[in-house]
Amino acid sequence: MSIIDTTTSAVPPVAPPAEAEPGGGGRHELWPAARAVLEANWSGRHTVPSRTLYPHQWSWDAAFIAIGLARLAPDRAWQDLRSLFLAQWPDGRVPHIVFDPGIAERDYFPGPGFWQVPLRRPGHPDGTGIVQPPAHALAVWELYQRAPDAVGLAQLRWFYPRLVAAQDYLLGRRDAGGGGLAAIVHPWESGLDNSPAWDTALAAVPADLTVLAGRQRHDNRVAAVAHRPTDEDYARFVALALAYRDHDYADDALADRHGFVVECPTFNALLGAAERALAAIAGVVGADPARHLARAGHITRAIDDRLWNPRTGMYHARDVRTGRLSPARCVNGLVPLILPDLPADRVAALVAVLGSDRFGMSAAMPVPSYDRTATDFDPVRYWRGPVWININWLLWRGLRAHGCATEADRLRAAMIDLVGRSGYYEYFHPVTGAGVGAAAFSWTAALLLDLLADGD
Ligand code: 9WN
Repeated sequence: MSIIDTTTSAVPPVAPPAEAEPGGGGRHELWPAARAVLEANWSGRHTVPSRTLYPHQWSWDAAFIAIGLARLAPDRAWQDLRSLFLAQWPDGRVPHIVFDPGIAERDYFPGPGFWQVPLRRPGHPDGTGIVQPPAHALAVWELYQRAPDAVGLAQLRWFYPRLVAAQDYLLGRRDAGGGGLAAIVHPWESGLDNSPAWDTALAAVPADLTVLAGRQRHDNRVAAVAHRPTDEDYARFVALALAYRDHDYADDALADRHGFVVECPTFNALLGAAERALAAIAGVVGADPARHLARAGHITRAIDDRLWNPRTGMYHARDVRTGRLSPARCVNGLVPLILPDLPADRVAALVAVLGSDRFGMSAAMPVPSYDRTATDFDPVRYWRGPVWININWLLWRGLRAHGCATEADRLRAAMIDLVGRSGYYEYFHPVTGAGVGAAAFSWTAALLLDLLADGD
């Protein structure tokens, strides 16, 4: 199967988002503001996560944004996702950022000059050489289900081989542990960048601040220093990216030579969910769903065999280099709930942890990113405590998939209430609910649209 189809223009020009149909979520007061966020963040080719902090296109953001745009402007949703896949590498990897050539290097660090990715496909946009969680097949299937017409079918046909290539890359070259899961080679690949889930694995990476010399962080100029990763974290992030880059983004012998090789429960849960979505897509485009269903089953079993901790009753990140599970109880260990074939006892255990003091899912507040009772729980620092809407949206879907309707409804109401009180922020203080990070953040707006529309 070849993914070297350089078609870029099969999609008609895209109309701006319209009003929702009467009777849809559009009646809700939050709807127009969400639409305005997505409109303001549309670059003409894709939606940026935030005009100030993230002025390019991000990979898993694009999936969540498309799920929300599907409720407003399906053409734009398809175009947004296609623009990401135009930067797909010939080996199947989908870059974690696709760079907008109109944005100056100084407006995001690390930009294209840092990554120095060889121009892989002439005429196509440049991206990084690392990936993010594979949420795209899920988004493509959601989009098609919202409008299962001829346009949707043409889109499914365009995406199917590309999504398969992305999965083949992750399940092939990234199975560094040999156990049937994909390993990430950088915390940025997790999407939960400085989660405590990476602390033990990262401790082996020297925090050499000299790698930041001559390099200027952009995030700390537009966001509060106390909310962002520390310079020590950034030194490790930069060193790992340089090490991977300097091996020409190769994936051979990762566990022997690379400083960070980790199996993340959320990344792999999305990998499994992607195979399920691909099975559904295969059924429509005339391909074989069986292969995808078999892979989905293997992934669920591998997550359970390799990442389950019976003592904590949840999943944990596994350091492939040492074989050890991270001791931290992080929200990424609860997201496997999205897998419909998760064993019933595991579901019950995860729901119990979600309802416990550690994660305190309640009508008042969605789920934080880290154990509230941990001594290093930090309510404002990036992924070390705050509430994120994309993770809560996944948990909501997971609860529904397992028939936990009461908990799912409560979580949906808590998300809507939180955003209603505080606005479309990147993340939220898990005690006060105050907005933190970038305002006018795209996936918060997009997923709110999906939550609102779902309730009507
Ligand atoms: C690095 C864009 C991205 C999200 C990630 C989030 C953050 C970037 C950064 O922003 O990461 O990729 O600069 O901190 O952690 O989940 O995709 O919204």
